[in-house]
Parts: sequence; structure tokens; C-alpha cells
Amino acid sequence: MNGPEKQLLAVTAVPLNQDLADRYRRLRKRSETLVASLEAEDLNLQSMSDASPVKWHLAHTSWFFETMLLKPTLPGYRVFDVSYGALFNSYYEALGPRVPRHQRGLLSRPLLVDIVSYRRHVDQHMQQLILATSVPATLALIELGIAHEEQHQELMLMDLLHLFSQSPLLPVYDRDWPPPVPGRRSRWQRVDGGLVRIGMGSDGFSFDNERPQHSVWLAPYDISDRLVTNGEWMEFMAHRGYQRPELWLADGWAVAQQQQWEAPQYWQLEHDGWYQMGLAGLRRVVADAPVLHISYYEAAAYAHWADARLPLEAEWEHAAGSGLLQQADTVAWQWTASAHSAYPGFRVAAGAVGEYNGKFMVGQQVLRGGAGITAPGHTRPSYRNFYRPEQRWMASGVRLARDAA
Ligand code: AVJ
Ligand code: FE
Repeated sequence: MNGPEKQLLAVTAVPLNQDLADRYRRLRKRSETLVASLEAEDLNLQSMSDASPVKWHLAHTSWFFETMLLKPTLPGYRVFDVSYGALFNSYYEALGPRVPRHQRGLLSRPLLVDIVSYRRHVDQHMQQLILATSVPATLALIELGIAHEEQHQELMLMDLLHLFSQSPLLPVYDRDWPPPVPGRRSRWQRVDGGLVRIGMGSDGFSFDNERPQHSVWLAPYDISDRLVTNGEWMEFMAHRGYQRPELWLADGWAVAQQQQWEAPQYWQLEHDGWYQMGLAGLRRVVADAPVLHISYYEAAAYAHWADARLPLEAEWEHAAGSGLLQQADTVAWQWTASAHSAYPGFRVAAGAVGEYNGKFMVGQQVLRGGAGITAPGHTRPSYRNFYRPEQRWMASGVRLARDAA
């Protein structure tokens, strides 16, 4: 053999999907590395109903691969344990009954060692499946499973921080966890707007809620090239921002009163100033760093006070795509004024996987960007994160916009 024939052989000698198999392995390893310094006691607790035990996240991400991929597509696959279906199903009605979310912290069994065996079992069979398949729908589901576990890597860190913040000991997850990077001085960026394309248009992976790509009309606007800082937030507090109902949405004011908000989540006033609980433990608030752990309600009140508004998600995406936003996706998720709703032409996929995002298209606001705790490479300009307006245990911050004068 020589020439093109030999080359072809050399190419096909590399097993099909070896890159994907390696990405899968690195993903699964990263989840375990993130929790390697924790003990079983840390991994079992659930500090509130919006959060889950870290152990549950480690199992649920495996359950997702097993349920969405191995059971339906790997011939002869036998589930690791039939009882795990109900224990680690998060919210898929199509897949039957499950442990209510607020009771996930009661699952002292299965033990952590069992969950580790579960992960090994799923990993072995996923390697087989990945290396054998060339079915586009299966490959797409593998990509979804990877992106799903990346989302849960961030959720594990959020939930762990919430858990640690509830302990009088304020445990340190990682004393070297990188502190937020201060931005430079704020500048308004003028954007002409007009008819712009929004959403994921290319073949690459995206979640279903980023599609289809479509046109949106934008009036001219200004958008800040950086995020609101802790120092600015302290000014808002000094101007009695948390005590002035006229700045707040009615629902937001009700929550702020009921939960007695007077600062961002995890802030604590000591004799010499404000401190903030983070993955590196309790640290002094850094004035120049972006404010974190802000609810939509607080973000909207702040924007009102600052004589500005939150950007529409299309304004954010268009500006990010035009390279106008510094640190767009590495510091904090940024609230937008847009509700998490279906793009024109969106159709929920058939089957359980259709429940992934579509059924959460009411009562939640879109956040754009990405955060320091987000898995590297996880987001893109079209990425739509979403949370309820009162939630603030995420790494959520604020970027301002305003109508062009
Ligand atoms: C998009 C972060 C709100 O936490 O439920 C995890 C991510 N989706 N498993 C969530 C998700 C399915 C989702 N958020
Ligand atoms: Fe999930």
C-alpha cells in the first residue's frame, strides 16, 4: 500500500471518537478532583431545598448518563442498581417517581463508596459506548451529558459554599481559591443596535434553549463594559438602598423584608467592616471586585437607584459578540431583564430529555456570561442560564445598561 490508501489506514487506526472518550474521562475526573479534599460528612448534607448534597450530584450526573444513554443505546447494559432510578432522578416526570428534592439530604445510604462504584460502572460502559457509536443522536446526547455534568460541577461548589456558610466554623474549601479579579474603570459602550441575530446558529453543541437563531430588533443602547463592584454596592447600601421600597419591585420588596436582606448573601459586618464568606473562607470584601450573590430583585433595585436598567439578554449577547464586554464570562453571571422563555420556533424535544430546559420557561430570569466557579469552556455568547428572581446562592452579579440618550 502506498499514497492515499496508506494515509486512510493511518487515520482510521485511531479509534472512532477517541477525542470524545478523552473529554468524557477528563470531565468525570474533574468532578472527583473538585471534591477530593472533602470528607463524607461534608458530602452528605443538604443546607436548603434549592441545594443538594455533593454526594447526590456525583450520583445524579452518573444517573443521567445511565438513563439517557446506557439503558436505551448500549446493547445488553444492566443498570448498576434498580433503586437508583428513583433516588437520583432530579425532575424528569417521564421517568417516574423520585425522592422529593428537599429530602435529598436524608440519603445517608447509598454510601459514598457505593456512589464511587456507581461512577466506575457507568464510566466503563460509557467508554464502550463512546468508542463504538457513530449515531449522531447518540453523540449529541453524550455532549449533553458532558455539559450537564459541567453544570453540576458548578452547582456542587454553590451548594457546598451555602452549606459551609451555615456553619459557625465557616470552613474553608480551598484557601487558595482564586479571589475575584478587580475590573478597571467603568465605561459605557454605545451600541447602535438595529436588526441583530441572536441564538446558536452553528452546528456546535448548545442547549436547546439557545435555539433557534433568530432576528431581534434592538433600539440604540449603552451597556457597561464591566460589572458593578462591591464598592459601588456599599454606596447603594449607604444610600439606604435596602430600606427604600420605591426602588424595589413589589415582589422583591416583600422577599427583602421577609428575609431581612440588608447586604448581598454571605456578607457579614464585623467591627472593622464587611466580610464575605467564600470558598476560600471568610475574607474582607474587596471594593474593586465585582459584587457577587445578588438576587434579580436586588439587581433591579440597584439599577433603579443608579438611574439605569438591566440589559435585555439580546443586548448582552450582541455586545458580547461584538467584543465590547471585558471579562464577559469569567467573573459572575449577569442578570438580564429578560424572562427565560422560548425563542420563536422553539420546540420541546420528544421524550424525557425534552424536560431539560423547556418546562422551566416561566417565572425565571436569564443570566448571561459565566462565573469563576463555572467549568472552563462551558459557556458561549448564546448561553442562557436561568434562576428564580429571589435566588442568590449562585455566583450572580450585575451589569448595567441604559437607553441611548
Ligand atoms: C440552568 C443551572 C438552572 O440547576 O437546574 C442541571 C442546570 N439542568 N441539571 C439547574 C441543570 C439539569 C439548571 N440551571
Ligand atoms: Fe441535572
